[in-house]
Amino acid sequence: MIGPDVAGIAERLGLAADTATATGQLAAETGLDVDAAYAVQTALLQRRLDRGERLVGLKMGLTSRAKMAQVGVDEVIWGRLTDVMRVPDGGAVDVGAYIHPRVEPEVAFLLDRLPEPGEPIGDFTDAVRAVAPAIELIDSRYADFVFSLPDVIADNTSAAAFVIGPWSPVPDGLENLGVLLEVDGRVAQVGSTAAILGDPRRALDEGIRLAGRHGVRLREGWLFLAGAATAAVPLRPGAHVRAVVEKLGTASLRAAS
Ligand code: OOG
Ligand code: MG
Repeated sequence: MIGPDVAGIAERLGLAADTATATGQLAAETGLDVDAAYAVQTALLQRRLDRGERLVGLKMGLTSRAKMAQVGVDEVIWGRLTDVMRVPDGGAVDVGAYIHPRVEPEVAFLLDRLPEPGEPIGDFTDAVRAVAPAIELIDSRYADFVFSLPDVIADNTSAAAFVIGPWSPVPDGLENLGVLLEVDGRVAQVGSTAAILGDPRRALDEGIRLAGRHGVRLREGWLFLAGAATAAVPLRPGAHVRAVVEKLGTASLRAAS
């Protein structure tokens, strides 16, 4: 049986991102399953590497109920981050470069040495050098931000840009820190890091396990986004966005009009 056209689907999604033009969902029409969807994601990453971008880490998606409910997909997923997606803390993004950008508050890890595949992580502080508040800017390439599980995986889990706030040493507990997302000084979302799989440290175990299934090993020095603690909110031109995580501090970005 001939499988889905992985290269063709990656090109369609890559062009949608490059031109900030939504495309229709494609998994049902092309017979894309989860494994083939990760193959599309790898082809999309290769497309970025071919134009000089560098892989700098991984992101988790749908690690909280709030996110699963918002998009109607209830499986944990993972995607790739490149250097070009990183926006300096306090920096500006051009909303016109995106289709329908949304922002969400996250916790980032800076990875240290990880165990060999199959070995347990052991102590979290051996695997993670530092933690930081973060903002992820997601921008589904699908019309109306509507997709199935294979669709969103193929679309690199809607990854578009991210901001990492100041790094701190790993605090004693990460599992119950208050999280706020503010837009123009007003609280837009309130949550807790407990929303992230009960404890954001679990997101790393899941990342190692799920990426490992597709032959991807996390590396020392990589960034890791544990997934949003709250639902995402639309990013409007001119908005000033802050994510505040108790004990960790603040990450911010501005949307240039
Ligand atoms: C999928 C990406 C989810 C998260 O943090 O849960 C994600 C989406 O919501 O479009 O990045
Ligand atoms: Mg996210």
